[in-house]
Amino acid sequence: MTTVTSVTDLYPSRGTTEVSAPRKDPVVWGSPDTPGPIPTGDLQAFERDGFLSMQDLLRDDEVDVYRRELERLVADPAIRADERSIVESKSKEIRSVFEVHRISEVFARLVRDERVVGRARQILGSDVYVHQSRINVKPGFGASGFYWHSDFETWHAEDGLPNMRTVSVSIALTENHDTNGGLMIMPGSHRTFLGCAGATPEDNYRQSLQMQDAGTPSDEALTGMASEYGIKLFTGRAGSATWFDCNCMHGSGDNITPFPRSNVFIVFNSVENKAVEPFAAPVRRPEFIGARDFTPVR
Ligand SMILES: O=C(O)CCC(=O)C(=O)O
Ligand SMILES: [Fe+2]
Repeated sequence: MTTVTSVTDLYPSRGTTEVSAPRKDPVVWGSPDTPGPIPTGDLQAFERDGFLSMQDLLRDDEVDVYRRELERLVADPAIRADERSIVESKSKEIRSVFEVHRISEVFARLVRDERVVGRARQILGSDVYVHQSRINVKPGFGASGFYWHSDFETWHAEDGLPNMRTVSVSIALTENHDTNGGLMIMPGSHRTFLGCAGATPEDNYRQSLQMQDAGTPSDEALTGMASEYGIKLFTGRAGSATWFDCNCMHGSGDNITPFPRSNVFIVFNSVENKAVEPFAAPVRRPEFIGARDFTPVR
């Protein structure tokens, strides 16, 4: 006999109408005196705003190593042919490479770096595993942006993450100017869950990785949120980083400058929040997008 454990859907989405509901989970799961690299004041700011940015996560010599690795990956024909690479629809240049921590030992080391994983553990209050990793290359001269979304809405609906116990870090490997398609977040938006309207098509991920459709907030909702919370743009030197909660409303514009905006994104999920079946999609997404290997990062 098989036992099916059902997990309550705390955050309904992809129904007939868009619905807004208060967050039901903590933002910082560790106790205030859990030791870790984040000072208490910064942890409180993360809880309030949903993000934390730092100018100096990596030194210049470290940035060189990671940027060279990114350039090597993007230039490798085998990587380009790999299903984990997503190309820009117009220019056919590489837009994202998923699962970089498995493709590359150099990025695997970055994930294990205590300055990185230690902060994730501190926020999530447990051991963590990588739900997703990717480089978003955003080459100059027209790379397209990422439309407004909450990552959690997708990870819950399509990957089956039950609770908001997931955190991302975006590490700049080129300078993020105020002009080259930097990350924008609505501060405080992580405290409201916006369930999106519209059923999820079977192979939604193929389309959504180039341009998001299902899981997209309405103009009215975005107007309301932006008026209430404002919009913050993250800039910083190569080596700077932004930590952000899984339910932040965020996105980024196109990059029409000549200067690439290339960042590595690592998504840590708590081992106490392992993926179950999707809450609002007919099938699971591939594992290179939503991991099913829950081995903690050590
Ligand atoms: O690269 C960006 O600017 C945003 C990317 C993003 O939101 C995502 O990968 O989920
Ligand atoms: Fe995102």
